[in-house]
Amino acid sequence: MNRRILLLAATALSLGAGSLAMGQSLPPLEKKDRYKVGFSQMESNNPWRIAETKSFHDTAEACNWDLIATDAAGSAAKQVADVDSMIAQGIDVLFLPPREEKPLIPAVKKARAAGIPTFLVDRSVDPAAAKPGVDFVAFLGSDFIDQGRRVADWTIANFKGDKGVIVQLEGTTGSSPANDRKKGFDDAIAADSRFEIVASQSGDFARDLGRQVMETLLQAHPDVNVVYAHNDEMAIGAIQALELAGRKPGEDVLVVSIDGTRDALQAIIDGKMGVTVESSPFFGPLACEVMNRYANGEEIEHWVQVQDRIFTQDNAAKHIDEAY
Ligand code: GZL
Repeated sequence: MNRRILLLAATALSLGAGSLAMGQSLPPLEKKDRYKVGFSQMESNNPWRIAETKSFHDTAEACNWDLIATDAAGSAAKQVADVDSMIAQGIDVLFLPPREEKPLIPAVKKARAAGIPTFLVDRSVDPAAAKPGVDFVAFLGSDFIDQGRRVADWTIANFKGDKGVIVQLEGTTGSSPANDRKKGFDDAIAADSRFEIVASQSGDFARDLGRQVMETLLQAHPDVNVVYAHNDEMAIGAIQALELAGRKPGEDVLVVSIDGTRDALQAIIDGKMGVTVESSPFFGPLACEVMNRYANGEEIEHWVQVQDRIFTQDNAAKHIDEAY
């Protein structure tokens, strides 16, 4: 019987069999010298994902983690299986960026049932199906609705034309950033009657697919003069498509995005992109800090919110050296 089950059993026995401490609806995390930590990455197909995974590896030694990191290669089903495998290996704590809001619910529930405290990082799950403070400890991440809203507000303030014809490149279908970045932008841009979103299609957060989708949408909407991409990788792909079609990003079409990658900051410096709202991938140190607070018995806020900067012509050159 492993240590966690003993701990849970001891807790239950001390309070009467079959019950948990008042309000103890989460698995505890016993304070130890070293922790076996699971990090279930969804894919490694873009700089953001690679930077996030590196952040966890770079944090491991300083945080006394024996880190088990898996890569689901873009498959939610494989990510569920990867979590199963880490549970079987007896991890003490799980950090999970769920690729999509619904398919990863079983993984969250299995970890909870196995008495493993789970922290969702970077993306979250369907709140109707799993709750912070009950099924997982907390969500560590940005406010994606606010990110979309900030892009819209910047677009309204900086678009010079009388008529804004918008094409939207959505992130991974069913993911919390795609759902919320769409909601935040669509609701905010509606405040200005100059704008119309004529097409909105997923590019799966990927550069090449973003380019292909932009090529197709350009055929259907040659009058497009604003492109909103849910991440910089798709924005860079869209810029490639626009230039191949003889358009001049930054002159006759405004490209706006989210993340803050090095290529995006360079595109802003080059005048091809207008703005990118930051969505930091550097979750390792925050994960370490929150895990230690939890191991010390602190109550963790259900949403450990990451604050995001905004990058434009005014500050892109100043920050490009810290970008990924
Ligand atoms: C945001 C993260 C998103 C990034 C994309 O926290 O989930 O996934 O914005 C990445 O670049 O693919």
